[in-house]
Amino acid sequence: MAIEHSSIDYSERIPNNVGLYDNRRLRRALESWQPNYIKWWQELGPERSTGFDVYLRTAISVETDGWANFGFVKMPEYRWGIFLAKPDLDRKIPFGDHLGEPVWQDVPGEYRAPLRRLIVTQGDTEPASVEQQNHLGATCPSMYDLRNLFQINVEEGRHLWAMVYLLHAYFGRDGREEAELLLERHSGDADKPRILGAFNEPTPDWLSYYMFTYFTDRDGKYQLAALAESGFDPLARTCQFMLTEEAHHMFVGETGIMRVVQRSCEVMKEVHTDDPKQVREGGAVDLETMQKYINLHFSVSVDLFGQEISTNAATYFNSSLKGRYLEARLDDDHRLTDALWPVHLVQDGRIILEDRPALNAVNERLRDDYIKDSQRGLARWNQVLESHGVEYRFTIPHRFFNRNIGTSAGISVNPQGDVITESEWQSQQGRWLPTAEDRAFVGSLMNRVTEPEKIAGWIAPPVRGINGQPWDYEYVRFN
Ligand code: BYC
Repeated sequence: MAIEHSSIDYSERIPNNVGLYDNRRLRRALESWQPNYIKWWQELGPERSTGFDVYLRTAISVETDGWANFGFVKMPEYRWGIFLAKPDLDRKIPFGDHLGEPVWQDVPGEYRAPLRRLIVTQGDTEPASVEQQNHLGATCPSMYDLRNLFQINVEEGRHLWAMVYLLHAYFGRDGREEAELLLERHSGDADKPRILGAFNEPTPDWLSYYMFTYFTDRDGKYQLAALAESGFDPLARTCQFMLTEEAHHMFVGETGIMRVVQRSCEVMKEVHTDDPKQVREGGAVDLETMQKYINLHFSVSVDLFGQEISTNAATYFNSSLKGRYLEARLDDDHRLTDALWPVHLVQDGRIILEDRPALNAVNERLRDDYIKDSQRGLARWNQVLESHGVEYRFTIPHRFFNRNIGTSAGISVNPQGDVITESEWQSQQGRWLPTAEDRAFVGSLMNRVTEPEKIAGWIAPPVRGINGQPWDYEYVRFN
């Protein structure tokens, strides 16, 4: 096993803290994947951005202050690399059948297939999101936002590197093949789509983008946290470091939506009404449309947690491969031998909440944690409304609204959580989900603004800029 360090060696072709250059075979394998990655980035990464100098952060170590390094970088020259959190030499497996055993530094033969599947599924989402967002630079509302988009894109690219490293280092030929396939499936591709539903949905505009980074990146936080508990230590450690990158993505979503709400409130004041039509005429997004976007992105993201009752999830847990959120802090047997968990299910056309074996409900439990966390942003957005004396309040729809995965898939449920008829769904869905007309309106607001001191009229400027710079700093130099 390679010697691992907390500082990152940038003198090498692939920056890393995993002793990559002591392992000739692995280095060669990754160096031969690298040009394919760059080709993918150039074809499907951020459009027309190759010559830009972008004010980006690059990790210099995996210590807490390792993020302090900001500077202008051309994106294809960004130093994507392999960074694992520092090892804890005494770490014991925190859950499942192997509870209390020393963590594994290699893949146990019997868990090879499920572990590879988890790593591939995680890895597949990362380039997918870059593909989904690749055209957004053409309509950025400000240079600050453009920079944040690019920062997120390079970090998602690095998250792909993280999973590709695990595949190459621990899964032999199968792993190398899977790493190639990660560059061959594409978001929305009819023949070779990405694995999970939300990653084949388009992100057509910046309102969708903020919703995606708020709701879908938050799924990333919870899934990575569950994998960070894994008995397979290299996976746990890479996820721990990925989580430090994820926080900024959710910040972009939460504050992005907050700024849209802020601007809408200002326009409501200017036009002396909250009438959606007049708010739109005033050049802002009406609150009803925002609620529809919330409904859509929340429902697509809760699908990402899988079935309410899942034998896959039970197997992952029993095998000590994927745990629960903050597993070590939970006060139970960490094996879920006799435990129960209340689960929402659809039975005989009705939504019920019933106790089920907690082992089969691990996905649902993670979804519960996610839903609780998702509420926090809504509370902040509602505070903006309140501070402007606006009565409207955003809400999270029922977890069974608009679902394609789980017991409510294919069943019509309104945002309040009532099962309704298909014809009622058909006649009402335009009130709950963005219509073609709503999308066209939001699309009509999307105009590129890149002068340092300017911002699009439908969004307020951020309260502060990046790394202590003013918000209207020249974050991107177009050359
Ligand atoms: N779409 O027993 P079940 C992120 C499949 S986001 C399509 O419920 P399981 C990021 C499932 O694969 C985090 N298919 O499933 C965010 C299974 O298929 P098979 C990504 C779906 O396996 C923003 C079948 O249905 N990470 O990082 O317990 C930007 C039965 O499923 C979906 C992970 O997801 C779906 N939504 O749970 C960038 C972690 N849901 O086996 C990045 C790794 C389920 O019958 N993945 N299916 O063919 C996992 O832990 C699990 O695969 C899932 C599904 C939680 C996703």
